[in-house]
Amino acid sequence: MKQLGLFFGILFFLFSCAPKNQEQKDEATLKQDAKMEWWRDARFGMFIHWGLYAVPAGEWNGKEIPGISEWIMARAEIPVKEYEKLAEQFNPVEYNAEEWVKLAKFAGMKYIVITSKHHDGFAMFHSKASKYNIVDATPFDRDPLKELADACEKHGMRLGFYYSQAQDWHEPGGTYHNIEQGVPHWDPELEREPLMNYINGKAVPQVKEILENYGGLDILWWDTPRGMTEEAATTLQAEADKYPDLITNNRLYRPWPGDFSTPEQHVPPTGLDYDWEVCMTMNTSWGYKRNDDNWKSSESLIRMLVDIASKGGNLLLNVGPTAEGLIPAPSVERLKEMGAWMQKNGESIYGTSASPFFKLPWGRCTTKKTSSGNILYLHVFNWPKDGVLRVPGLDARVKDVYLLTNPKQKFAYKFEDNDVLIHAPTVIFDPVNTVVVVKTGKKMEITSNMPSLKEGKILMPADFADIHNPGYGTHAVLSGSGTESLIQNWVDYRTRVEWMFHTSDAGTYRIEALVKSEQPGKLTVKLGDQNTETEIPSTDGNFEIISLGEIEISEPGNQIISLTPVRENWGSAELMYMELVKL
Ligand code: FHN
Repeated sequence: MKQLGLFFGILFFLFSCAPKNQEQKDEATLKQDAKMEWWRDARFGMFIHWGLYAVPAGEWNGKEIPGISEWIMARAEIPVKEYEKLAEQFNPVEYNAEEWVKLAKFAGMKYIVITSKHHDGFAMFHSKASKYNIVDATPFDRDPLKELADACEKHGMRLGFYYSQAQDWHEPGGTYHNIEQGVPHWDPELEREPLMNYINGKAVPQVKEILENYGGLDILWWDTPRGMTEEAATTLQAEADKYPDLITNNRLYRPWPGDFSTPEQHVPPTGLDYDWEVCMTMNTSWGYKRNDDNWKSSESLIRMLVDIASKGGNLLLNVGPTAEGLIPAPSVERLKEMGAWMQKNGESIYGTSASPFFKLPWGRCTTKKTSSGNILYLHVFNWPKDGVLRVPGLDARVKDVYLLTNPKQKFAYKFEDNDVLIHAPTVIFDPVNTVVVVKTGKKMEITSNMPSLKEGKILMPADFADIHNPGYGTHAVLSGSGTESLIQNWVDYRTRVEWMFHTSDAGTYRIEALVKSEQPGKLTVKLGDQNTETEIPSTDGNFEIISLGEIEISEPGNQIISLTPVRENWGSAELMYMELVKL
């Protein structure tokens, strides 16, 4: 009991991602903070994958090529000379840089990162270092990146260029995906040369060009350091270092810190303790792929942005324009819908810090500190059915509770035990995400609501789980909240479901779960070093409590337990909760 009291006594508020006191910071940190300030405040940017691959748009010789479209040259093993011919057909006359910038701005995006050269080696800017570029090799005869830089300047949009520094499938010294396994380049005509020939002969000169000729880039976005060497990385970094305000990512080499890290196609379950940006597609492919209709809904994209902001990160959301120079209509539609939400609720995203709460079953939280106190932006995805929005473990003087889109719309609230209960409205203002603002005094403390041992049991509901979906593939989703929450569509064996919990008691625990499955399957239960394979029977489509075996906890404290399907024995399952019962 004493230990339990101690645990709950540890109040971890804490704007964990918020800056430390200015006085405590050294000079380097202060400099870094100053450089990153606009980027941290921005939260939302547009990624643009545009290149020659937009011409075949996922098809080669009348066949659909599986995978992401910008990889078509490698996936279909297209010889260099043949791929080069695409340039003759690339004439994106519909391209209008200003329209793209205006769309990004409307969506609420504060920066754009565009591919200046992807792995196929084709430069989307006028390069003196290689004739294989959009001005010299296509009928288009315009520099689209120059036009984009001008439009960004005009509309106050920050700009970054993506540059594939290692992979260059067009050059004898460039790397390719399986070079590290000793596999030869698919085109035998391409006589190999040392990497540094390509680095010094093309990559460095082109990086110089993009840094010098486009009005001062804000971001340089490296990608896939396959086959890179330290020498190549430091040679390129030396160019970036000439621009002290330039922000670069962590993909120059492995490992490489950069200014920020880059989780791709997934949102980390908790925040990271350094700057990070999720890059994400709206469908599956980065480059335009004609038959890729796997679109995420606007609702899930808005919630994803909020989820990321609530963990202290940025979202770089991708569009893949066509060979004519148009952003595909489904992307435009989604960006407009995101923009409609951002126009009204942007205050709860820009310049905010990560949530101080462990989990909020009904949604997310972002925060800001002001001179007079704290602002909590409660992002309500699902209004609790009992009409009460429970803000767990909030110890603060509450000054005001209102609707962000209409401050006159106040909410009644009361304190109960450690929680603040906000009375839900009878109307749901925004079914995608309603933002309720809670203003508090300066002193604010929050007690964690992490699942913990109560009466011999630790209950871990579905909405307290972190669902780790694979980057590509079918994603498991969470529906409902509280006791009605449910993990559905768990069909991909690569999806891992994980809970963090606290226990004050070491010992043996029986694991139970409320599961529905159509066929028998197997799961690996993992806690620390323990991995136990366990069978789940078919429940004939009904929810049943099943046993997942036993687990030993040797040390009290915070723990992480996860369930991962066994590849050969997995069909699908739904899960409502997992419970550990102390034996
Ligand atoms: O191989 C690329 C891919 O085509 C795309 O550009 C993504 C964007 O982050 N980066 C690489 C895969 O990690």
